[in-house]
Amino acid sequence: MERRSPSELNPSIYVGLRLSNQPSRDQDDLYLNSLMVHYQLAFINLAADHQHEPSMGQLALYLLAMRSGCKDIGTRKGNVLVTQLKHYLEEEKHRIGHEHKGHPLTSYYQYSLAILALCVHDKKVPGHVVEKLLHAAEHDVFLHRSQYSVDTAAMASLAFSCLQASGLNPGLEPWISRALKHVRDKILQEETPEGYFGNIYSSPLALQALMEAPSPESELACLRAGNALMKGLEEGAFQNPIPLSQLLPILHQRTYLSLMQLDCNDERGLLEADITTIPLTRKPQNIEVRLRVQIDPQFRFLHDQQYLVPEGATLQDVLIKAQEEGWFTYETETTLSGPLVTSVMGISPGERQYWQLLQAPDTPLLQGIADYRPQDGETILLSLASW
Ligand code: B12
Repeated sequence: MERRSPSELNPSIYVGLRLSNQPSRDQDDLYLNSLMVHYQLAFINLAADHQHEPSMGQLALYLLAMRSGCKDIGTRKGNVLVTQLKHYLEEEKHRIGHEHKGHPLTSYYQYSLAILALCVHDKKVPGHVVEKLLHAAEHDVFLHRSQYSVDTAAMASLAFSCLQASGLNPGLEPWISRALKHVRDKILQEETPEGYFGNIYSSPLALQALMEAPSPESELACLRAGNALMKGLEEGAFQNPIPLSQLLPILHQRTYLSLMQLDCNDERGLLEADITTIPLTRKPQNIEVRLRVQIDPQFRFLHDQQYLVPEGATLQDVLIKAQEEGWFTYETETTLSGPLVTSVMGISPGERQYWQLLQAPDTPLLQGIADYRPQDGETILLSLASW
């Protein structure tokens, strides 16, 4: 197997692949070893280079990857990472505050992911840290722009299911059961006419959550979501590795909690990933895409221009073209999901703000700039928004 560059090292993909038995453990030991070198170096360099410090969620994903690869974290280095993750959680807990009025610096999604990762490794999280998530779950704090975040609810639900199964916080058991039921009802309420929970990309995690907290009411809804996801998969909607890595376990009737009972002696040899490519049967035509930038709906657009790009171009291609032609500038940051737009026309979002991608006038895109392919005549709006 080839050696991979750090930017290709994605713990979420490793976890997804391991939960679908592909590739086998020894076959892909090199990938896990590269991940370990990358993350351990990042932590050793932590003090020197805060800019590239892995986030709480990335560390949590890395610990899930270690578990998927049957790596022992009871070592000295492993213990340092566990302590670091617990420390991140404590910091976030303080940000949320006694009255639950604040917000985590990262998100409740990453807060849940961190609790889940520690729990899967059978590491106890202090009750007061869990309580913050229980409170947030019951008070429907999992919102992004006043829209309920099914992804966040699903991740919290998985964390609660793990805590319940592990018995790590027995004193919180009745509260955990209550919150689990509440979150399950909320996810079910978010079912769309197509059968998704929230949207297509939140449905894989939602299904994982519902599989671990089953109820008679959710059975049919899960079947509908499963069918809708299979359709989406066939139609090529899963271009981005993150949602795909969250879907892979589902396709094998597994969830992140399956890592709790992982059989580390099982070395099955495995299926090759089936990568389908779309053949180009004709010369691509050019299409016109309009790009608008706004920081406040009351003001005029900061930028408003049409661009000619080849049919099938991504939104990123449009932005590159716009930047080349002048007046328009943008910057991105590499994340596990791909390039995240972090600045437009030199403007960086403030705290809990982001550059939202919309199909004009007001339909948020369900994909990022590297995956979304605008249609001819479409107008894309980059809008500075709060979340
Ligand atoms: C929290 C969150 C956000 C927050 C992130 C800020 C923060 N401080 O956490 C905000 C509100 C800014 C956000 C924005 C967007 N998001 Co978002 N987000 C998430 C969520 C719930 C968790 C991400 C996370 O913490 N992952 C774990 C950590 C460890 O991984 P990470 O790589 O370090 O995390 C960073 C990136 O994920 C990045 N990020 C967040 N969303 C997106 C989306 C894209 C396309 C990219 C490239 C990066 C990115 O922010 C994280 C924190 O720094 C995921 C849900 C999921 N199922 O993954 C959706 C999710 C990744 N987002 C999604 C989308 C569509 C978007 C937007 C494109 C929406 C829009 N129309 O504008 C924008 C990004 C626009 C841009 N500027 O490029 C989709 C992506 C689907 C896909 N096909 O890939 C998801 C899966 C939600 C969904 N079900 O639709 N998001």
